[in-house]
Amino acid sequence: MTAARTVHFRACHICEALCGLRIETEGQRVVSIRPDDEDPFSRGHICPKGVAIQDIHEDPDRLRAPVKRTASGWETISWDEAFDTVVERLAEIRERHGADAVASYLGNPSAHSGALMTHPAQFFGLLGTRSQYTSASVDTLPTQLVCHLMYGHQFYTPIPDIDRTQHMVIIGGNPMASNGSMMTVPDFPGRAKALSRRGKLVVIDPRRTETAKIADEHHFIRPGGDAWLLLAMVHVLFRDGLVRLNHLESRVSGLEAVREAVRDISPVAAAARCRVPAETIEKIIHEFAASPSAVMYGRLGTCAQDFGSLAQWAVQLINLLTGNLDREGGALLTHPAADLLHTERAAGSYAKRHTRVRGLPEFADTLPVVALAEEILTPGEGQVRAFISVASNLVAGSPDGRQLDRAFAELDFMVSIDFYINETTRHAHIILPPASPLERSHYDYLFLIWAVRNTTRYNAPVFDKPAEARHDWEIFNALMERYARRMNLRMPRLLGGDDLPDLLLRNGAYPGLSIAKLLEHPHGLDLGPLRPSLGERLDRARRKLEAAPQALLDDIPRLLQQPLPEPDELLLIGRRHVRSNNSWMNNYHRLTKGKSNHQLLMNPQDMAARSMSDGMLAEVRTDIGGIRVVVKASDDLTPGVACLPHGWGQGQRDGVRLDRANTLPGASFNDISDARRCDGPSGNAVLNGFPISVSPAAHPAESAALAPASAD
Ligand SMILES: Nc1nc2c(c(=O)[nH]1)N[C@H]1C(S)=C(S)[C@@H](COP(=O)(O)OP(=O)(O)OC[C@H]3O[C@@H](n4cnc5c(=O)[nH]c(N)nc54)[C@H](O)[C@@H]3O)O[C@H]1N2
Ligand SMILES: Nc1nc2c(c(=O)[nH]1)N[C@H]1C(S)=C(S)[C@@H](COP(=O)(O)OP(=O)(O)OC[C@H]3O[C@@H](n4cnc5c(=O)[nH]c(N)nc54)[C@H](O)[C@@H]3O)O[C@H]1N2
Ligand code: SF4
Ligand SMILES: [Mo]
Repeated sequence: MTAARTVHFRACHICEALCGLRIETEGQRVVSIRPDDEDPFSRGHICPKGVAIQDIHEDPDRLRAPVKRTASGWETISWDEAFDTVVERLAEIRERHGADAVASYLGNPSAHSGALMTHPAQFFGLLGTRSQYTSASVDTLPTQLVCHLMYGHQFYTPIPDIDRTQHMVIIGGNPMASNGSMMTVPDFPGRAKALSRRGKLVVIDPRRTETAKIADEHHFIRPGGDAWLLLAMVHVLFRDGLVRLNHLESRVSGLEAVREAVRDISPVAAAARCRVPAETIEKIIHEFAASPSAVMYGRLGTCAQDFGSLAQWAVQLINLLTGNLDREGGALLTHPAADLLHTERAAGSYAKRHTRVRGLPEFADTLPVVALAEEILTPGEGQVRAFISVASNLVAGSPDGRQLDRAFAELDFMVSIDFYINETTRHAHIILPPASPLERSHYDYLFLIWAVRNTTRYNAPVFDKPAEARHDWEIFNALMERYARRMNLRMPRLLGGDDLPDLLLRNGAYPGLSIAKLLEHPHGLDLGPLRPSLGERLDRARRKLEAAPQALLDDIPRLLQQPLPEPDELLLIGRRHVRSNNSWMNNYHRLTKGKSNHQLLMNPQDMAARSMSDGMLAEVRTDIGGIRVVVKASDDLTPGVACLPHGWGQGQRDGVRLDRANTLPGASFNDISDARRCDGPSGNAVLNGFPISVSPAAHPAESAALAPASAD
């Protein structure tokens, strides 16, 4: 007898687009995953990763029970033993070395799981540690800092009104591959096409990306040149009398300081640094200012670089000064149904304290991850001795992976909450694996506040979890309960996985909503287009919009002192591919078969100058080390720029238990990115725009034999 087939609807939790999936199951088996055509937000769009959720669910390498590392290998243990050991080790280290000796890191999938947005923070609070790190510091930190300083809230991050704008400039983002970020925009291709028909899409990127190719206009920029380019545009707005503040006029302070700060950043001065001709800079900003509505959107390429905060500041300024902030067709804040993040408590804080070794500033009670390895490796009061990694793979995802490898090996204790043994979790003493994502319910707090429309959606689990499995939230509750007992602390209030979203929905701005109500709308509920509100929010907070935060002004001299480009420089940038997601999608056959995408792309001229040709193995070096990767010629890059994806090279490290990923070619980008380099104001990692040297790794004939076989 075969089990009945059931159809489930669910938002995809892999990337920020939140596409609607239609998942057909039979008993405990996934039969198919297809787009949900009835999802009003994603309108039938998905990508191959949505379908690969089946592979995560079925992957034999996915841990289903806690494991302990022993001299003879990994040993499966009971949950009781696992929890007791973790709590005892953390308690001992805390008692001996103080609370800050226990550090934690929350990785990217935390943002895609309601429970991981709440429960880990509660646990770290109970531990009393201030050594908290998150993947925001390899990613969004500059934007959050700038919004905190300008608007008073780290999550007042204005979202492009892509469906109504007449003109959009995308700088340092590639939504055709990433499907959008800090802009939840399912079906970006469809929305971009509609925008092109209505107006104009302009892309500024060092590579002619997939997004550049569908845009109306693409301009190459020298990596790291964004702050110069964008602040020169601000200069033009003042110089040519184009500043229009509209309804924000009476609410802005610091305008004169901005004008003063950009006085010397003329298009001509900027052109020498960003390699965009002065006339092009003038043209882009004049068109932008003249459009009936326009929005500037800067993403990872403008954040994870030397001047991330200044570039993000300029993005906000351009929207503000052209009257496009907080207006339809410009950049607006959302009105989320379950408002966890727009609260006063989540507003953020800055530089209340600094890291012990390098003095990098705190932001929103977290520290920049570029400081983590040195905090573990440098002896002295406050040295980190224990580490809790949650849904993260720092060795692959953070600068100087080899240093992190060394640091993790030195720890007295490490626990990972993760379902894979990867480059990072292989250092753990204990791994606590949560249940499969399809076995948990799903509510997005974060990406619904970054969405291009107000929408809400709750989905029940597709499968019941096996009796012995634990959800992420159950793992954290068990740890909190035992830790509170062990340390004689007041027992924290332990919430179920759905308690908080339900409470927030019931008390939110949309009467009648609750989880029960949302269950009647499995395709999600559209709550309307974005609408202006920043003005009112500022008034309510009795504050002005600070156009010229001191911490950003203080970074201008560093920008002005930036040396002019070396004529023969070769700068490295990153790249995402639609079949990847950071480091953790390489174990699935359907995403890694066919044409491979791990190569270093270089302009043919740069390759010829180094006597290199397609398919050769190259040695790529920076001050901190080298990696060997296959090179591939690309006309999509200008001479002087090379491009490599991150998240590869599982097979180059011992002990990684990812059977398929281990067989794939490629090396880890972050073995050559330097943790000593960071954005000034925020301490965000620099993952783009640093110099490399590239040379043949071997004699050409030998190289062909050495190059790992790639599928294309
Ligand atoms: N060179 C370079 N480096 C980069 C970037 C770049 O552009 N260039 N991008 C950076 C960015 S933007 C980011 S966000 C980071 C991401 O980097 P990280 O956050 O460090 O890691 P990921 O590669 O996303 O790995 C996610 C881990 O979470 C686990 N996981 C998945 N789902 C769950 C779950 O539901 N619960 C739990 N407990 N675990 C789960 C997976 O098994 C995997 O081990 O990488 C950064 N690194
Ligand atoms: N398929 C896929 N989708 C993903 C992910 C993934 O790994 N794979 N990761 C998810 C995550 S965690 C994030 S944060 C988002 C990121 O979302 P995006 O920001 O859209 O992602 P990227 O593709 O890294 O785009 C960065 C762009 O910046 C360009 N760039 C590099 N350096 C510079 C520079 O100095 N100046 C300018 N102007 N541009 C520069 C790069 O060429 C690239 O096109 O994607 C998410 N979606
Ligand atoms: S675009 Fe993102 S949300 Fe949509 S199916 Fe792909 S991974 Fe999932
Ligand atoms: Mo990210």
